Amino acid sequence: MTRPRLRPHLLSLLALTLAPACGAQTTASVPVYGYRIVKSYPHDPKAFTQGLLYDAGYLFEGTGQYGQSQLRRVELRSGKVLQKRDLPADVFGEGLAKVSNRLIQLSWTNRRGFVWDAKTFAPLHEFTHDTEGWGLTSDGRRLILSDGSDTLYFLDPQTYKVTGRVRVRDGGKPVDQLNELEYIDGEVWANVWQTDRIARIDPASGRVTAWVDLSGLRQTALAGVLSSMSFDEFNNAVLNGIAYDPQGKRLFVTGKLWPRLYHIELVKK
Ligand SMILES: [Ca+2]
Repeated sequence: MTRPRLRPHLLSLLALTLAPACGAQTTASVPVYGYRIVKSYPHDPKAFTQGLLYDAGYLFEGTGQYGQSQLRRVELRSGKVLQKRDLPADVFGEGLAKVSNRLIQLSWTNRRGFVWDAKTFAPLHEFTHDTEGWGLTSDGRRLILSDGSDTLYFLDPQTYKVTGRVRVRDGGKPVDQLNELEYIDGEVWANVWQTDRIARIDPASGRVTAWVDLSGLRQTALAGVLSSMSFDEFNNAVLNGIAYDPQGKRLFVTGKLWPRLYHIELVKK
């Protein structure tokens, strides 16, 4: 069966009307950063990216969708999948974090957490998370989980139990739809679902300390594949993936179904 394709004359209009940030309000007192693309890398355009991290020279990626969810080790330079593990077909994979030699992967409404050996991808054990699973990262002593609300949950990395939570506010206003996460230099960075924005959050108070505005990056990433995407694929293909290389101080971002992954630098607006 052929799926409806985007008609070419609608493409530019859609790119203009659907891509801008919606919902991530900012306050005047919080700085907003723009970005500069340092380098562009290939990314599997079939990867429904739900979790992304960088460790010891590799990207680790968790993908979603029922029947397609995987854990992957990815070569940065080529985007080639070097190692993979399928999740059960009835599981929708979500956020991914690494703690010592374990990779911890959430699932969406299944609420099953999967723990893998980071080297072999062998299953170590499973746990249950209390809320939906969206994003996951680690500050080195705790796991930090998002569930699409305005709350970040802190979990013990041994027991996977919730030990604390904080509500995210920008000038007193709730910031919800928090999705993929990355812990960077004492802050939690969260991309806000269906927007081009990343919130930089003080994990102690939940206060948004800055915004990163990635307007235009989605259009750049999808420019070459728009005509082959279905309408659903286009709507799903939003920013969702932040990874940080602390040694090289490199910041990587990508999105669901994006054929590119970008090393970016922040630029003061
Ligand atoms: Ca991440």
